Amino acid sequence: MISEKMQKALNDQLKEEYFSSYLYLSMAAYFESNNLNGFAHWMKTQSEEEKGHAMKFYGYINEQQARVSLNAIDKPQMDWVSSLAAFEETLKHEQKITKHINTLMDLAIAEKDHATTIFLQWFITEQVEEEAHAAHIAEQLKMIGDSKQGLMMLNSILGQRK
Ligand code: OFO
Repeated sequence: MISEKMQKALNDQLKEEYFSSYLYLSMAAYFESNNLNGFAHWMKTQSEEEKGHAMKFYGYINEQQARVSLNAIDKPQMDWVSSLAAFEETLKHEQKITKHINTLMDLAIAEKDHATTIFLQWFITEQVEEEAHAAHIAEQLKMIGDSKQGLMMLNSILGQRK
């Protein structure tokens, strides 16, 4: 059993996770249009991961005999000025998601909702990884600078993401 307030907050986060999936699919399309298929593959994999996150919220809300409510997903941006700009936005976006998850955790703690606290712990850990991955790739892109060869090398590495 969760509170009405918690039900709404969890449904809001379910939508945020779908927006993340949509945003990364949009970035994948941007990379495809620039013939950077490895970058596109990385983003498509990330987009699938975000759907998995959304479905964790879906499953948990149902398990708590609460009601899933699917809110409208905003249209994501379509273009970025560079590969670096896309990954800098990825990092910024993940930092925003981390804030959302922390706010959800604050609510669970305030409501003494132990089950939701435990459910959210996975997301707290996951966000550390999500931010680290985005920051790492953005840093690599900064090091590469204008080198086409460096970009193609990173493209091939990112194309191997499982
Ligand atoms: Fe769901 O972790 Fe990214 O947004």
